[in-house]
Amino acid sequence: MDCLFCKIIAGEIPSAKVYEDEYVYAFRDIHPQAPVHVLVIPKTHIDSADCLTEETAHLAAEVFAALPKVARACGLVNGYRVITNVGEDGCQSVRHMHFHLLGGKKLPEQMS
Ligand code: DGP
Repeated sequence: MDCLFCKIIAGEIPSAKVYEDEYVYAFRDIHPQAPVHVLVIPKTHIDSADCLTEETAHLAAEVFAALPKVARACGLVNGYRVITNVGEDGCQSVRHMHFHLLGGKKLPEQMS
């Protein structure tokens, strides 16, 4: 499958890894929008959150189980924001479900 994030997980494309376990990989976003901007992704490919079903919801659960560990690894102790973009209107540019973890400063209240 020609997926950028699958290639990053496989090590075919370099990335700045901050956390990895059996199910999840987390690495620094190439275009950071906050002092800490990490992408947290399931190792199993799924296009987006819109593709989740009862059978695949565990992929999102595994990401969320890892989030506190990723946040601690990044030194985030005062909160952070988690965002997943979905599809065209959500401005999703990489079709492998990913969660942006943003922090390291007081983030704006406005989200859109
Ligand atoms: P989204 O717009 O939600 O699909 O976010 C995709 C993010 O992926 C975007 O913030 C930039 C990041 N990104 C794209 N290509 C690469 C890459 O090759 N390496 C890394 N580390 N991040 C990338």
